Order: sequence, then structure tokens, then C-alpha cells
Amino acid sequence: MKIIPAAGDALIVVDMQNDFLPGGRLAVARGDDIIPQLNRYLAYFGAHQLPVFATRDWHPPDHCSFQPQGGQWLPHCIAGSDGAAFHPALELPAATHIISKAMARESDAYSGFSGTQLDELLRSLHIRRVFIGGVATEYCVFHTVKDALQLQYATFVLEDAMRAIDRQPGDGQRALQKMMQLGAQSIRYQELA
Ligand code: VGL
Ligand code: ZN
Repeated sequence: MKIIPAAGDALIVVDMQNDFLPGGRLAVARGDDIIPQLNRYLAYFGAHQLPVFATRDWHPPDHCSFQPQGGQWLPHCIAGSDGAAFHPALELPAATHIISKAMARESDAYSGFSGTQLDELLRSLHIRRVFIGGVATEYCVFHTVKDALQLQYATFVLEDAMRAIDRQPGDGQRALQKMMQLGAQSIRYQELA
């Protein structure tokens, strides 16, 4: 089945930041492998004048999710740091809407919708369907997809443009299955018309 992106569709690229990619503080193994594929989606949406969103973790230096504060993660994506910058090979269109999340010390946010203007922005642009890829499949991608479905967006997950941390083997695969059970549709780039 072909999917024809059209007005009302938006692309959401989740957390493609240096700290989540090889060489970063919380690197997703082979996370950079998906950059060429994400760039294809970005070029497609850009060429069709469809909106593109890029979420980013944008933490204060003493964020509650960091191990020194009793959280589970090594410090990562500190606002303004090189680790928090988008990967230089990611070809974001100039008009990309950047969504910063988890900016307050006291609360974490895996979902791009959590504590941000993402839903309002999508609604103001009359978006009904969202296409979501990036990292990490079982954390920020999963929660962004779950919220999108809950907010009644028709939601496509970019099966060929996301990567899991897989702390437990299979975490990413299980997250993908769960997203489908919740109503997401998984797609590959070749299925775009
Ligand atoms: C993420 C761990 C901590 C993610 C964010 O983007 O999936 N993972 N903060
Ligand atoms: Zn984080």
C-alpha cells in the first residue's frame, strides 16, 4: 500500500542529538546509521512544503534524570552544549520547528508533547497525520508516538529511521509492537508515493 504525504501531514524527528549518537554521552549504538534515511524523509517533506518538527532533550546541568541527582542516566543533552546539538549530518530544513523538552530541573519528558507547544503548533497548522522517527525507539520515540495517538493524530512510525538503546535485548522490537497495538502504522520510505 502506498502512502501519499499531503497537506495535513507533518514529520517529527525525535532527539537526533550528538549525545544520543555514537561518541555522545548516552549513545544509541549505530544511531547514526539512520541519518541518511531520515534525510530522505526530510527531503521529501521539505520538497512538498510539509512541516518538519525536530524535538530535542534540553536539560539543565542538574536535571533530575541524571545519576548525580539520583536519576538513571548519565548527564546528557545539557542545554546549549555540543552534546545537545543536532547531529551535523542531519539535514533539517531551515523552516524546521524545534521543540525543546525536559527543560525544568524537576521533571523529565520523554515525549515531544510533554510540557511543550507541539500539540498546539500541529493543530494551528491543521495537521492530522504525523510521521515519527529518530531515537530512542523505546523511550522518546515510543512516548511521542503514544501521546500522538492519544491526541488523535493518525500516526506512522518510520520503521527504517529509528533506533533503540536495547538495554535489554528486544526492547526496541517490543516498543515497536506496542506502538502498533496502540494504533500506529509502521512504514518504510519505499512506501511513500
Ligand atoms: C532519551 C534517555 C534519556 C531519549 C532521553 O531521547 O530517548 N533517552 N533522555
Ligand atoms: Zn534526557
